Amino acid sequence: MTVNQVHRVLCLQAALLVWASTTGCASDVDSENTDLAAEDGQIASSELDEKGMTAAPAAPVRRVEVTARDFRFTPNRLFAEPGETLIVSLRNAGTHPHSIAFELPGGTQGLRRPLQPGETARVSIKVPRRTGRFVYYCPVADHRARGMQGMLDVSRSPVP
Ligand SMILES: [Cu+2]
Repeated sequence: MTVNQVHRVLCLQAALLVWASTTGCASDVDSENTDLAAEDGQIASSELDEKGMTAAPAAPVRRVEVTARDFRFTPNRLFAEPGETLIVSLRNAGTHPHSIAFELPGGTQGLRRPLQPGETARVSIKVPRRTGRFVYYCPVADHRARGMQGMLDVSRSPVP
């Protein structure tokens, strides 16, 4: 490296330092302004995210579609992992009203009202935190006795 080259490098570094310090000051001011501007929206939503994460660190959502006919569910076997939220979309393809109810350790969960033929509705099920097999059935009239029931298989590694 010649003396001339060294001189140029030093000048360049000095220039960069000046540039960095001035832009550094400028960007401080900019970020303060941005924070103030975002105070209402972004900060509030990041607080919500934190609360959500502490309340449910690993509660993935699984979606399934179930068809109700006279008098069976398709499929009649569902799979989930412990602690998941299972969102069941139930379609009534039968000619009678149908519904769905899950018999779980914490109590029965399911649709609040039966679906008329042709109707579809979603219901969110809190899957038990322990593994096991749990029955779901149609709570309308004697439909369960006529075969409208299935099995929710809760295991650490569900098949499909
Ligand atoms: Cu039914």
